[in-house]
Amino acid sequence: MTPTLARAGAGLLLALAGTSVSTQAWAQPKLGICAELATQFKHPSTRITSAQPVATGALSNAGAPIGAHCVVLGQMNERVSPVDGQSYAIGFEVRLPEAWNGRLFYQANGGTDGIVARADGGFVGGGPLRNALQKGFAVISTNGGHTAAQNPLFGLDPQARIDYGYAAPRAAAPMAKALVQAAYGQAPARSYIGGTSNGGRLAMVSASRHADLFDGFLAIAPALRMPASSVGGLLGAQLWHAIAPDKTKLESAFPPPARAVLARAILARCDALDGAADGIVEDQAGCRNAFDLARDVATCTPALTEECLTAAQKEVLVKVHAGPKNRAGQPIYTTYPYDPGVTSPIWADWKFVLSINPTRNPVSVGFIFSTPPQDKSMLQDTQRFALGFDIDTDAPKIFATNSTFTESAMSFMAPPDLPRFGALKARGGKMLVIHGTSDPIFSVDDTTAWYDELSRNQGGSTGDFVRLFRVPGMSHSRGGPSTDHFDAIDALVAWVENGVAPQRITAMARGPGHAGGVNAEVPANWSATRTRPLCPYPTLARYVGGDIERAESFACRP
Ligand SMILES: [Ca+2]
Repeated sequence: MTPTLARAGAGLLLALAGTSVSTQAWAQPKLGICAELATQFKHPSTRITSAQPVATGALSNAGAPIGAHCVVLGQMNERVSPVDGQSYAIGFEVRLPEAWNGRLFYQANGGTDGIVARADGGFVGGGPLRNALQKGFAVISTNGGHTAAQNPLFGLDPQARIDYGYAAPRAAAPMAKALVQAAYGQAPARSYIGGTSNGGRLAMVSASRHADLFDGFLAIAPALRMPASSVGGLLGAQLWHAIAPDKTKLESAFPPPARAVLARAILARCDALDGAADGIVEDQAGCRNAFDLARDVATCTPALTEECLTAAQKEVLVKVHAGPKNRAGQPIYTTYPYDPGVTSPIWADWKFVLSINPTRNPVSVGFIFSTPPQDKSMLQDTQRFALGFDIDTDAPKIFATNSTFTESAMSFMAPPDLPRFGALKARGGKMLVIHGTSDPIFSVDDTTAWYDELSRNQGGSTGDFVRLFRVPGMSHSRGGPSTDHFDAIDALVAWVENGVAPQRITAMARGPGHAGGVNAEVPANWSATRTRPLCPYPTLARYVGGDIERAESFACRP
């Protein structure tokens, strides 16, 4: 417990919370009970399975000990599905720190969920060195309403789909607030939800559907329209498969040396547009005009085999960057920008592995996002499903409903009020969205187009409640030749509680020696600790003079 910090936090919270919070209570937020919670805490449709103290240092994060806390495990909404006969529940854990800061953090998890990830509010890879639990938040994590063993066939149960899509926080957040009340004798003064990828999606969905449950929303690399982007992954896999010399390895269609050729060509045209030839392309709009694949990348011939791409590679690149379209030419998803982060192994993983392997895009599309879902027998050959997926007859199933599945995947996965976020605005909530420009699956073009539409609808007040920060070169969630290490939690808290909207967020490269894990993709000619400002869209980090390795040498400008 750090009394000084606790008192400072208490004053801050008091100022915002008004008269509904007692001075005495805020001055001493102490964890009153732990093991007793297993028997004493009662909440509707909730069964606590254990409550145990955890000593300081028993867990750590980025080499630093996590302080003493209480971990509470349980299950909510236990039920047997009338559709598939399986037993489902929202499994959860809540970690309650002794040195509590008066806040709750709902940790929205990634992928297809199914695991109660450690409730520490950490953002792997590019996240802050101190996770939310170390910062003093009480943290809840859930499995989204199904177990790992039920992945991906939970998609055969309509309620499990909806719990995963949006409903879990509606059940679990009020329970967590009540548990906090029971443990500390007072409810959280402020509540936050944040996550990366699917967790970023859930944060955005919550800002649309559950604006009443949270004060601040943090969405990193949001899987904004996941059913559509997953369909795009399958169609991309088909394109790469068609030209892959090794049909068992899609990456053979566009191996690392070829990707490096493309990255060099993009940098040659676009790097200096922001004022600094520094290996970072800030000016995406400028690059869209400046870079022309047909013109700027030579086509290989028998006489030209270096610094070129084959005609077949260039043809597929055009289609992949244009995004998936049906045979009538209508887009199913959106475009992807040309970005030097195409060199990233994460880029390759999403384009060449996860779009075709048995655990990701094929099964997500087939079982979770399609109505009706595929027969279980599809699990026997997911590659056949991916390569045989038909854009005109199969893709419409992500928009479909029937008498069993009364909500379509696009309905239960995407924020319903995407163009306006009216409830968030009315409630006075704040949302930070952060997205890498080289994300190979959830395109930054999608979040950028969404923010443009939001700005058209909300006008000059848009930046008062939603801000989008782009991370040049960052791949999905992290990595790529980028400055991908930043603390968005502190920025969001300052915005929600002090009214200080983030003007810029300082990000750092994770070069050799970085305590949060080294990003091997940081170029050797960068400072290992290069910093850059992440800028609120539509501004860019433009070089204004000084040390090119330091954020202070850049200003956020249009
Ligand atoms: Ca640059």
